[in-house]
Amino acid sequence: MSQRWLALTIIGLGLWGAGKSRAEDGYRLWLRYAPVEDPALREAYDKAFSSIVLPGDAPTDRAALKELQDGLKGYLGKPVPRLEEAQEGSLIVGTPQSCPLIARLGWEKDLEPLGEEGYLLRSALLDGRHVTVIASENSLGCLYGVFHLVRLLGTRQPVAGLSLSEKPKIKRRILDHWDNLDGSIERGYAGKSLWKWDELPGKGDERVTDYARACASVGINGAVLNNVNADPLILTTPYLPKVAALADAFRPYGVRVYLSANFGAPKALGALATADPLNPSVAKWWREKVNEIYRLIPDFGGFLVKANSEGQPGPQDYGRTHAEGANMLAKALAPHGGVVMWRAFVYNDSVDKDRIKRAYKEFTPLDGQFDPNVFVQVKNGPLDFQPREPFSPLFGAMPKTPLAAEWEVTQEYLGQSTHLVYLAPLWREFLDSDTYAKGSDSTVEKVVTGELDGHEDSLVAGVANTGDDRNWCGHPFAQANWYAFGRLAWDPALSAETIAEEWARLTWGNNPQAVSTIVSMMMVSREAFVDYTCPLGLAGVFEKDLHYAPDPGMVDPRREDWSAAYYVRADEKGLGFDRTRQGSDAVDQYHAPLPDQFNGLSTCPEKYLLWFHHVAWDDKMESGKTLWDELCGRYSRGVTEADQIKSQWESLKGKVDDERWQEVEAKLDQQVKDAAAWREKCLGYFQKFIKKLVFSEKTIL
Ligand code: GCW
Repeated sequence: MSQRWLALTIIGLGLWGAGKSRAEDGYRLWLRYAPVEDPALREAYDKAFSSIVLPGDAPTDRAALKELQDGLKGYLGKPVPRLEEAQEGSLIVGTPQSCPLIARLGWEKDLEPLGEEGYLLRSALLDGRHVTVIASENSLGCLYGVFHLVRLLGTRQPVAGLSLSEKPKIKRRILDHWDNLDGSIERGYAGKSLWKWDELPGKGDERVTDYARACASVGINGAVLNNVNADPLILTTPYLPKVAALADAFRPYGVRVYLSANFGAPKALGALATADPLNPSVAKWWREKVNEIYRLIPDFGGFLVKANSEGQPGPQDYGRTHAEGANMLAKALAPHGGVVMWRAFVYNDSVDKDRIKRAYKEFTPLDGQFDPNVFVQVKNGPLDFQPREPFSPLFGAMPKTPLAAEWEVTQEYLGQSTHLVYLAPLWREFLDSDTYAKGSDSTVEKVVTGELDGHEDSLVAGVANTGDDRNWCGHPFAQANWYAFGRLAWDPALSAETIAEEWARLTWGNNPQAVSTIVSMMMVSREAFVDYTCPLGLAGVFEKDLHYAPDPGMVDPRREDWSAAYYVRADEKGLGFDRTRQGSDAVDQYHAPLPDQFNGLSTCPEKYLLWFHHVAWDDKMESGKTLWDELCGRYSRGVTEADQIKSQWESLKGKVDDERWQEVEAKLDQQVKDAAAWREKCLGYFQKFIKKLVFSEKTIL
């Protein structure tokens, strides 16, 4: 070895030893367990957690133990021993059944209301010794408590005098994977599917375990494995053992498996001549299929169904209703405790001329007709995961039916894995919206948690953004959306900013400048994206099929309501879709006072203006500017914001690891270029409709 190489190797090894050159390829997500920088804090943690007492030995207990051991070793730089008896500084984890020390504390009354997933995380004095206790009624609650504790340490919080009690506010917190059996992912931007169907069952896959672990760390407790555009083959005997193998791998982490079911399966698989839900042989076929699934997967969660939507088969093919279809499946699942998630993403053009009104018109008359184990699963907005939409009026309009909220974690319409867009503010806006279903303060959040209408079961689903890319999500910042989905599903009252800060600390380190810069970049990113693609309530502006860039003049020959021009409605007079009482009257699908508010040009919130109104080019906006000038200003603001996000990132060079810094920098470079190009494309298109142009923004075109 030459002298130079020797020197470099020594330096390299030295850095490795100091933990600095550890590859930061994003694989470890927010579970990096990086050494505590501050010696005083490290000492405090060291004292507080000198040993682990975790007597349980179920697979979930072992997962919790491993997480604690890995976490503490990472933070403290040395292994923490597992003991049988508590000492000063022990961390005691378990249920009153698995752990006699916890039984002695007599906390049963406090634990009971927290249920199987809830936990207490408390500092306590036991026989004169200071200890920390994570207690739950169930191992899964303990695992969630462990993830809470490692999150506290990862964000460098004090750990003296802990007195926390947690339980999820939503029961089912599910990732919907739009993964196809050939390994491709519909709307996936991070590689191929994590499920390697050819290799399953049999070969254990560390990646699959790490997926479940990451899900559990943010409280996600279910996964629909396959695309809602479902291949019926998933329900066949060659595939079900593969599904069972994944369920086995997920189980220690409390992630239950669900499947998307093709409603036409009995027919498509050649078993029967029909899939009519009222035909007894069809019901029998599903019952037997469900029994077969539960023999292999006793804790199977249930079916997600996209029926009579975008060409998928459904009960309407046989003159039956959505409720008749859903209930037939629900009856097969009920004896096993399974549920049906019946999607309301339907837009049959014979129902109404305005696409966004159709789901409401089809589903509200069915309220009260669904079996108790059916959720109607509704996208947050009435159109389709746009950068901004008002909430779907179905929330608050079906009080007798538990409504599941569906969010898109994958950024189909929000820059995919190229643009940095943090989605928690979008979901927060949705949850905070008031439906006025039972007077004011009938928020969407209360509808979804079940609180408003007294539903026991509740569900939020996120269309996953994971794939087999090394960093899981394509863009290092897209990981934040997976993280935020889980955190908000667990506690839909959390603020977007709190979640951003947690994620930033855990993912990028605790350098204060880095943390505050990253949080501020994230918090502005969604509004910036709205500005440079579809400000003032524009929607549906995206290019055909790909949905990456806006193309507001796009006309899709296949369907009018797949055309951007159908939504944007630019003409010589102005811009926007008239959904007032003079127009499609979509405003009246909401509860008072929203219809009047949305209907009035001056009372409609500006962020939804062009969603509800066709506005004249020279109408005055809140700023006093004309619509045209306001639009120019908004698009330009978006470009400036994208640019600022990039400059902020550049100020962090050397403050975060170089490997991921470079990767983000390259993506931001593209984002800034796209933002400018998109402003030109959109304004250029609108401009064609305006006869007399007065430019007050010099930067434009
Ligand atoms: O947003 C649209 C997507 C489709 C998707 C569909 C749906 C799975 O472009 O790719 O299909 O929504 O939600 O069913």
